[in-house]
Amino acid sequence: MTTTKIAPELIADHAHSVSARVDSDYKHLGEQLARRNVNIDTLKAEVAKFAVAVPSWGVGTGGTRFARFPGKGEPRNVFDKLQDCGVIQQLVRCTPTVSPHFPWDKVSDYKELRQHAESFGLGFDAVNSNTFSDQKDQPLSYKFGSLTHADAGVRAQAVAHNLECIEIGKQIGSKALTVWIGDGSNFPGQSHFRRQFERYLDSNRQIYAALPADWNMFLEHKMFEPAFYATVIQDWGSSLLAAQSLGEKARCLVDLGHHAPNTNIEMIVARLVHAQKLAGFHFNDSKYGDDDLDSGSINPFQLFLVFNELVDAAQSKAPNFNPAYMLDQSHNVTDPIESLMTSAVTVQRCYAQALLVDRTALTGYQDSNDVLMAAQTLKTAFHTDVTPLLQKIRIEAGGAADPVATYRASGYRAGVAAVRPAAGPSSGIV
Ligand SMILES: [Mn+2]
Repeated sequence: MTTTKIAPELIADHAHSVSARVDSDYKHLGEQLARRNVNIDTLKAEVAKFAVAVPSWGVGTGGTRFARFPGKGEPRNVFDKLQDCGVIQQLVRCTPTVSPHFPWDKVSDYKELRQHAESFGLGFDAVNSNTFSDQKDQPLSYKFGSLTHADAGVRAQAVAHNLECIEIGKQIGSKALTVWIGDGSNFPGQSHFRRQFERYLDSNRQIYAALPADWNMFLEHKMFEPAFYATVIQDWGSSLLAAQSLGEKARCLVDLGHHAPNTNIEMIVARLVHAQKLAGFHFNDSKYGDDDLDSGSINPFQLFLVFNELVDAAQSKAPNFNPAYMLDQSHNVTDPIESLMTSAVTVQRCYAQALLVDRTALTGYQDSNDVLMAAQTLKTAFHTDVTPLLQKIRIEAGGAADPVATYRASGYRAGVAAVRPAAGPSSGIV
């Protein structure tokens, strides 16, 4: 049985109060799309299948390296986090899985954790390991690296942690391990580039060997931070080399914030699709670096162009194409639940808009070098306001027409603030 945290009557009342308007807008959009030979009901069925995972760490308030300003009613543990994720799913209906991070989300009974998630209608997505920070009582430090550390003992400890993550993942129904390491160097000469990369491969071979047959390993690259001179897996090239060297189950995960500003990420996506090595995404947005801002809040067109490549790959039946979608954001100044709901809907919106690209016309313009019309074909899809379509999908699934308004009307945050003690001010990234 699914436990509901927002009263279903409240959601239904809100949906009812706007249903006539939504129906009218949906009908009007349907007429517009029909003129473009798109059947809105067929489109609706396709978009309704879209899902994006929520990171367990995303429902807590984030911070910067300068400070963290805690919010009210922050989750105290993974059980609270799952409850917040349950609310997100209850209202948006496109976030049915949660991606946990260990050891942050460690518990003594994983059967209980799985049942707790199921009680909110949630399952688990990829498990994430953490060898980028030291834990209490950890024998060896990751200050100078983990999977690539010069010392074999530290590498063995980091490998063992990843193996433990796989074991936990098996118990909670995960099918993938995401590995991101902060290993790198802050000064020229600090590390030997080639030996460090070889140590990365050697450690990951041991982790890869422990993957169950139906699992994948997602390698996440990032240009810099915490290492400020060189990072071992700094770009998709290093990630692809590693994935190709490790084997079929190793793939490259694209976090939108892990590139230099102005990088053509959609083209990287196309290359990884070609190499049959695209693992999936960590969605967020950025202006300068790994800002972890809400998806589509800075550059929604880029997000659309990424989905344009994904829809093209799916429709042209690119081999071994099955990307995993997840949000990976840090919410420093907003209510994390509101940001995650808005972001999930934004990602879903870009998927719907990408489905609207007239690909036959686009191919014709590309092949005849009609540059302007090719660009306009993408813009026509991007400019289509699919809001009524998304509202209709949510209402039909029992979700909220307006997730943020319904969430605010429910008083959920005040309710959890009353039972979850306030966290004190703290410093640093969480
Ligand atoms: Mn990420």
